[in-house]
Amino acid sequence: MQDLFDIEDPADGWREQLGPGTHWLHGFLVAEADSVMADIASVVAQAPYRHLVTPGGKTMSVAMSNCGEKGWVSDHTGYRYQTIDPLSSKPWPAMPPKLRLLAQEAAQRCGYADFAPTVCLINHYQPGARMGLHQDRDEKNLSAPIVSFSLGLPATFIWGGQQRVGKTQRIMLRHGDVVVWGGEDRLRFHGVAPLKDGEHALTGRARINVTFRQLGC
Ligand code: MD3
Ligand code: FE
Repeated sequence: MQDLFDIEDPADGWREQLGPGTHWLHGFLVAEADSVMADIASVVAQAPYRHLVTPGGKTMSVAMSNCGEKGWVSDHTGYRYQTIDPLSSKPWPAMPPKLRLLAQEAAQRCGYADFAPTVCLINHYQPGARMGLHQDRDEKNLSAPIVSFSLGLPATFIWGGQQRVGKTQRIMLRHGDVVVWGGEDRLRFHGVAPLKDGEHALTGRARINVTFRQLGC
């Protein structure tokens, strides 16, 4: 029972270690949320949120956009990172420097001093939107962590093991939380339960999750 919610350093903005390579920085972004939202708005003005279709032909309930060198896309041919936004046929917007710096600061606090994110996926959840259990394995550099920002409505994050089947843990990710996922935990299965309806002052009836990744190659 001690494996979850071990507080390492209560003075350090509520940092909890969830697993061997995973750290949860509670409220890390709260003071920066307006600026983070402004950066997201500028990205989304150039590369609007869209609902991608899975290789299996299902439309995802989460709407997505990207910034940085490449963007994560899905269509009937598969999942991949690509330099061109298929909607605009132009490169993705650049990663806003302030966003990138915040992600690096969070990673550094969790022991990942060399984290240099090259891409950033922005997920937009409306009430009912969910993300099924999956692994993130489209990145070549699996030694780099993934840094995730949560904004707006809270969501139940589901954290599994190294296999699809087996026991899962549930944690509530709230506005301003940052989680750094790396090391042994990098390939754990995870997902997000259907978003509960609500209203948030900054995002309205929505949750936004931003993930920063270092593709490597
Ligand atoms: C755990 N996004 O974009 S972020 C995704 O809230 C994704 O939108 C979720 O899963 C969201 O791929 C969760 C947290 C996250 C990201 C990557 C992970 C958790 C992870 C990789 C390994 C283990
Ligand atoms: Fe994921």
